[in-house]
Amino acid sequence: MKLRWDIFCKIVDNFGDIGVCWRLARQLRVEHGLQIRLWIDDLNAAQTIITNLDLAKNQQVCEDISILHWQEKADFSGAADVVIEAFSCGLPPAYLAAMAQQKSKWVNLEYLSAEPWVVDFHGKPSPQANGLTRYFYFPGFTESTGGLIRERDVEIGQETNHENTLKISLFCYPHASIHDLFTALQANNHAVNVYVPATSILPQIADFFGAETITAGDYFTHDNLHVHVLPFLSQTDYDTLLRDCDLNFVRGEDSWVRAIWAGKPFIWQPYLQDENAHIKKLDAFLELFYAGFSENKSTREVHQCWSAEHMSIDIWQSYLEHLPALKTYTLQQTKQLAKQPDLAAKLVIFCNNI
Ligand code: TRH
Repeated sequence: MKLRWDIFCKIVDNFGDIGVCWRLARQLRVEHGLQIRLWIDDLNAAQTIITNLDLAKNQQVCEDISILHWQEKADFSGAADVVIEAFSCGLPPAYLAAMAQQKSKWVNLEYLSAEPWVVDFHGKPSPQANGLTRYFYFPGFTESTGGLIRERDVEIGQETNHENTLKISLFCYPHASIHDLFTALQANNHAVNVYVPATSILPQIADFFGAETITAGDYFTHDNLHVHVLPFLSQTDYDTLLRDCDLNFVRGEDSWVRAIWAGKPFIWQPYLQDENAHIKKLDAFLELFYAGFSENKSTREVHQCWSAEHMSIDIWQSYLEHLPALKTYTLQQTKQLAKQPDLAAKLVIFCNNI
């Protein structure tokens, strides 16, 4: 009999919560043959990622995964064998009661971080009042963490040759200094093509070019800068775009991981957190990922600038000078990370053992 797994996803903000849960659900279904139900609190928001979702249905099957609308009146009576609570989203009391009956295994999937403390907390149990144990599962970059989401068929490091033009994808939070970046890019000594999937940054782009409206399909140019506005892509098409670019600006969690698997240089913008917690996250990642890159000063500076909402032209130019070396280094790091077991495979083993 197939093991039944339930994943609970609360969409707090943007696309990362559902982006991660959807990738994980699909991989557990396809590669591990598990019977998956994905509970989602906001179907409307989820539709951006699961495009064929029918908003009128509280229960439906997409790609062999049962999608259930997580709402107060839902039927929580049948708990699964394994329950994944994504990002401490909290579980409904009625479902917790059913889990206690079923003696379900309960894992809280945490956010990805390269901070060293993650290793000490990964896999730790937390006994609960209802007799169940909730386990903390931390994704991460080292063998002693829960790993990174990576499908079996992920294509790593496709060679691209864009002859004298630089191809960039841009996905970032609206507070990033797109104006500074574009100012630097337009003064580049050869053409730069920037591909921008439509998200909340479009007003900044329109503003830079003095356009009154902006929509997918639009093209803007100034000096050596060429900006192509794309529709918001499917996850598969987005992954393809990342592989096809020379440099990717990514953010949050899931696009960050995909940029790593694309094997191309990338600039990551962490999700803004209180008390500058995101800067600690950024520094920890830079420390870990670029430790073996001797010219890492400009890489650090460019990341710090991008997260600090200001991009100086000098720092940008110095970063670009190191891009060829960074290309080789990033691919090497990607291949190294891809030797580790992936998150889904490790999670399945972890759940078998608890
Ligand atoms: O959207 P994000 O900022 O998501 C999150 C959330 O904000 C979350 O609350 C926060 O805690 C977390 O970041 C750290 O960035 P992320 O994680 O990269 O998710 C974006 C998803 O959207 C990812 O699955 C890739 C996908 N995507 C597409 O499918 N098509 C596109 O065109 C683009 C630009 C992204």
